Amino acid sequence: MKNKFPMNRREFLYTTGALTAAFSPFPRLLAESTPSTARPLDATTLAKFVDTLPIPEVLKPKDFRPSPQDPSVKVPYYHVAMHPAEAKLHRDLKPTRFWGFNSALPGPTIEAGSGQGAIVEWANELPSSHMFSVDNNLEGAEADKPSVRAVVHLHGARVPAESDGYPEHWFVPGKSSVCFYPNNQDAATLWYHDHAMGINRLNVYAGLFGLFLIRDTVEDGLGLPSGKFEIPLVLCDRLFDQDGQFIYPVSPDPKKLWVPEVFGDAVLVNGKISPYCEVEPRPYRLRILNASNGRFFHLAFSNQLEFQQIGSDQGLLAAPVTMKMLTLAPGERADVIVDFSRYSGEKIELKSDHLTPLQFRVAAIPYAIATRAIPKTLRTIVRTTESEASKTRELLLEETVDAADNPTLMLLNRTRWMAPVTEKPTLGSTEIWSLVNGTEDSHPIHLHLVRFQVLDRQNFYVMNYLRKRELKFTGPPVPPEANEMGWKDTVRAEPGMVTRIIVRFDGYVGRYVWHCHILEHEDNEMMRPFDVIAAR
Ligand SMILES: [Cu+2]
Repeated sequence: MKNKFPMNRREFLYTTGALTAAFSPFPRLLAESTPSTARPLDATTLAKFVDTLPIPEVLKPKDFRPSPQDPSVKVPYYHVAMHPAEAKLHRDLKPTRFWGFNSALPGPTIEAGSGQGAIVEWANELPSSHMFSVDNNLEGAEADKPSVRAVVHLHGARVPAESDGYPEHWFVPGKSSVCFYPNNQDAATLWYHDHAMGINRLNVYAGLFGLFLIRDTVEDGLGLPSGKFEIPLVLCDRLFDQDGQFIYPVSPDPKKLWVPEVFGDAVLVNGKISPYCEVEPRPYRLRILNASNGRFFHLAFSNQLEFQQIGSDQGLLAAPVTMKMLTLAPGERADVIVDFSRYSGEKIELKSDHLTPLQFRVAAIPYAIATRAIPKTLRTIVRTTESEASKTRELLLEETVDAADNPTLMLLNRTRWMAPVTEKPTLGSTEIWSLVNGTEDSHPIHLHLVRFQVLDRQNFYVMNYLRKRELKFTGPPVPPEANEMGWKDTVRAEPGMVTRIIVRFDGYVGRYVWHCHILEHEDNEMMRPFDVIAAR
């Protein structure tokens, strides 16, 4: 499995130039529809490692208010506004206009203790017209809808449905939404981002995302690097014009602006293009999030430095996993320990394929800094057994194409968003979801509300399945990689494979969604509601 699918299919096609006219990154920018000033910038020509890595501010509560769960308990209340702003994202670029939570890119980090609830009021203070072109053909983004709408989802959180940020529960500028996050879950790296129906890809690309960290006593007891030795790395790729502004590409067809994926040639880390980070020769904890719309990162150090992954989407792994390369699909997170002890005075790049998102500059200190060793075991993770599942669902991932082989629609189970709900797990029940990927792309599939475990992946005879809906496997089941053996909320469903996950529907009854986290796919029907129903 390792490196078998190093990049998304169309990303590969862009890179090799095999896709030109139809889906080149800038087709319409070169045509009549965009201002002549919006000439694309070749971001690979920008000087690398000239800005220091910023660290997002940790948000302070505005107030303490009675918990909706138990009014005798007061919980922190945060007020976060989505606001247009501009910032210099690189030394040699003019300030870039973006939309940020509290005018920051990424937004401020919110921290909470496990079991300690928090109230966040998300205010929409965006302007009335969108910074990118809205495709009115997409479900939920029709011309009769306001072009600027937003709703916030806390990715990875187990929350009541009314606070989950259902895509249709968007609100317009001047309005706000109060969400309650119980945080009754293990320590984990969560993130909040916009989830508005039909324009999610545009809102997130504009900058609407930030980190939300849950901490607990298990994690505290491990003596992991903390304070300034714990560094969040929020990665996303973007395209720029020569004026330093974001470009969100559109298709050459002025009636259908949607493009199937977007890949930028600049990688922002915590809001700077390829910055550098000064570190000491000692271990660091890096909390990495892939906040890109479509790019998969394959992170490795330039000197082949080994690192240890200690956590995935939903928190700590059972034990550290030693790695040289980390794949992160959009929406996935990794908690990593990297030890710079032996690299005093060196410069080490963090690379991803042909990109160089970040450089670490290790201070020249000719002696070792005494630190605590990373424990050999981190957290007890009980593997869910298949016999616990009361139901198995076979769910097809499919894309439809036009005569020229351009994708037109991305579907889950051949069902559009508006069709009646078909997935209705019972609260507290366990199910196996077999994600049957009949496409040529890897799709990171995310389920709201729940955490799950990956059972296995297995190659199947795709044409046979698409024609007859009959599963014929063409290879043995492949177990998940070592760093996928913990709790996940986003799984890479690899092309031509059935990826099986086992899920216990704990938490709350109500309506949630599951979807592909390639945001272009999600916005074009690769998202479905599911209902958690009460046990009889
Ligand atoms: Cu997808």
